[in-house]
Amino acid sequence: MLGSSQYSSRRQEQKDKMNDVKLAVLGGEGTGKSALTVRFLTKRFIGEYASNFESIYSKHLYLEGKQLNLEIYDPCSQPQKAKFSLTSELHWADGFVIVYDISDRSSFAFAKALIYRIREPQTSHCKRAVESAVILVGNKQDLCHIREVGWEEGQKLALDNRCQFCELSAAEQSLEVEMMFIRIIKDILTNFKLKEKRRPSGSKSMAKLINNVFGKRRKSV
Ligand SMILES: Nc1nc2c(ncn2[C@@H]2O[C@H](COP(=O)(O)OP(=O)(O)OP(=O)(O)O)[C@@H](O)[C@H]2O)c(=O)[nH]1
Ligand SMILES: [Mg+2]
Repeated sequence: MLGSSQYSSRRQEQKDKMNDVKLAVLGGEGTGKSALTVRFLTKRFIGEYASNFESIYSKHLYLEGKQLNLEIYDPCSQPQKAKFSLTSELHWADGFVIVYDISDRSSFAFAKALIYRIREPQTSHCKRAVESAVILVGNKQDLCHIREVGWEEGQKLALDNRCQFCELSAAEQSLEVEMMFIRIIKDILTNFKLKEKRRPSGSKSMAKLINNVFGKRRKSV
């Protein structure tokens, strides 16, 4: 059984965890994962991005009255990697930005497979009491004259799989990219709160009991 000090340090640990937000940006090769990430972090679009190494970027963010430690995982293209055995990413991340290129149908198929993988029952229940937050992003909207994937298709895939959806252009839209990241981060924070609520009520009442007993004793000393 936990002592009151152990209990409160565990509560603190949990609170700290709630301020750590881990986001993975996944999608087919060349869809603009790095461009979106760099746009969000620096507000710039530099055109060419190294794709031979994976990166985890950190950013401090103040949102909904909280100081957040955001980590963004931007993978490198690894065609040899078993396409959907993303086990470590799936366990690591609290939320996902799934990117496809609206001018490349095969990237949409790839995004669909990723979403199915994330929503597989054994994936979504192994670590979580609540489904992961996911936003599907149709990037390169500036190339809509050579569009291969309709807006409605993206919207439907997202709706059918309980994901958010937007189309945008990392090349031309800084504010939209920022809003997209904020949207998914807010969803993750909502999930954290839900998880907190769904902790077994038995442990909550036990914690209350411990606090009452130890709290009262401390007062009387
Ligand atoms: N027209 C247009 N090009 C874009 C956009 N976003 C990215 N690109 C271009 O698409 C190419 C690939 O972008 P990256 O950001 O490297 O894509 P990635 O998904 O990180 O690629 P890998 O890491 O190789 O898988 C680059 O030439 C970018 O300049 C966009 O919104 N519009
Ligand atoms: Mg990249």
